Amino acid sequence: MTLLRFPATFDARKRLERMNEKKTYYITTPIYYPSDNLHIGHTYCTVMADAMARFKRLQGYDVRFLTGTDEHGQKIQKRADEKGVSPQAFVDDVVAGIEKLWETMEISNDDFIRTTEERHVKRVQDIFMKMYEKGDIYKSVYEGLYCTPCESFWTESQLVDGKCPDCGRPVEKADEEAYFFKLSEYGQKLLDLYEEHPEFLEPETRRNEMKAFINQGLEDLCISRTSFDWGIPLPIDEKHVIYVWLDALSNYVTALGYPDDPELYEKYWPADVHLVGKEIVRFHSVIWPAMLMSIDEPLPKQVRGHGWLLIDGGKMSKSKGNVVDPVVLIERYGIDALKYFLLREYTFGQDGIFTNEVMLRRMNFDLANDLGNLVSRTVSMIEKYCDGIVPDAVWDDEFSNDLKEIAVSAADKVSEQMDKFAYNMALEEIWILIRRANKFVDEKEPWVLAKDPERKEELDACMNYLAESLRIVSVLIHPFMHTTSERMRTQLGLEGEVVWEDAYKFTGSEGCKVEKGDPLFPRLDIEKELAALEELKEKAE
Ligand code: ME8
Repeated sequence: MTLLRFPATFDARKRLERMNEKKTYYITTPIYYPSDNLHIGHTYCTVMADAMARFKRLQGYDVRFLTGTDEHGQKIQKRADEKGVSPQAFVDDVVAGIEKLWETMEISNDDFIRTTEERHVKRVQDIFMKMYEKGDIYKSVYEGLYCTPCESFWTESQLVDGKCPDCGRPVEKADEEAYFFKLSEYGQKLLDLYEEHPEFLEPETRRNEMKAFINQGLEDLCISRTSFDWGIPLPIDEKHVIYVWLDALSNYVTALGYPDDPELYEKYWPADVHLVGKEIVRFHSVIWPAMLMSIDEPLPKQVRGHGWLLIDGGKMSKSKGNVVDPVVLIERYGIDALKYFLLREYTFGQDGIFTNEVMLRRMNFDLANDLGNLVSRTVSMIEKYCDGIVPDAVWDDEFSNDLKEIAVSAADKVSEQMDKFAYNMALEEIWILIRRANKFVDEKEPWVLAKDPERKEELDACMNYLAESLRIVSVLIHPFMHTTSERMRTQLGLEGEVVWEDAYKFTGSEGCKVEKGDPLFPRLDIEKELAALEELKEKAE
């Protein structure tokens, strides 16, 4: 791998300063096509990236979290033509909705890049020129097949039943003068990359798929089009626009200012992880590293491919009329309930089926029953038995020791799972603690202890242990459900910022004044909700 060449202004003192700074973490989502409003499948990926960004921030990293929109290409141009508006007007409208969605969901991205922005356009042209000057680009004629929905080139032999192997839709013949990137020269280097850095592409099954793809023989990649003009003009030949994937992949570095304004780039590149859906792993683990090799820049540390949310056994798509609108769910159940469901229900890397019923059950059982109940009964008991002040007391028995042990060891277990992007298991570790605390109430029967003044010390300790467990839960759930965490902390009378290290100690809530609030999650009438969601769906169609 090539080392970064820092500009001349970079001196030893600056390097030293940087070494003393916080460790950085750069995470990205794919940039979404603004061809339609986003659905729950897109939300899933952004929610995962957001939770990881918040988790790393809480752990003390200097995080950069990027998302955005991929606005050029034939697909967008077609959609704009159908609507009778200019492509720019078309994307402006859809992108406004996407930005609003992330704002509504309180997604914590540090930047939002649109590929139609000047800062991006100019830098993509610079990247193209670097590849050109390297001798990696030549002019020829493209004769092949093109899938517009995927913006992908295919050869006859790659088709499945004559259709696009990725999405199963018909492909069109493309026959035009074009520029090509010498991708074929990078096959061995990519295989070496997977060999030397297996962590670059996880899990192993995805790596093996990519190896097999490369071993079939990589063809040079067509990187310009002339049959439409909604794209970035080639700096050397303005009749051509740059292939939309070359344009889109560059966003991960152009958003950091590469190549002309390298401050952020030097600080955050290479990315720690590109989070992407499984069907675009190929672009990120073949084309993108080859482009970076061509311009002699470092490669991202990791590409992580997640599975799809399926509905009625198939992928959601507007044309099939089977999309789930996240806005409807947020309005009815709140951001945190939706985020919890997405992160808890599905296993990273695997496809999962979305149904309203599974979602509502999770919300009821895990959120209203397990967590909501624990908070409300703990606060009520502290009010009733201890005048609302968390007592300072310890107790030594099997139940108390067990609860304490599970509580203080949860943070490491959550970290371990997050390192593997196992969001569902990270949440499960937190719920093991929540369920243990609920069981503790049943075991200790505080209402019995309260009847015996001689057992006041034990009762006090019981209240302290519950408050402490909840304090730890409020830290652990913060990256996944920050609003719920903050509401819990208000009810527990906890002040100050959430600090990750506080999840390792079993002290800190004594003396706090609890304050009963609204239930964190109201109990849902599942039958009624199912009917209401069905009705809303029919109305939307
Ligand atoms: O591919 N379940 O954009 P895109 C889970 N612009 N994930 C889903 C999904 C579902 N049902 N439907 C879509 C593009 N996604 C390019 C990316 S990046 C340089 C350019 C995910 O809007 C999908 O897997 O078609 C992909 O990762 C992402 O949404 C963007 O899809």
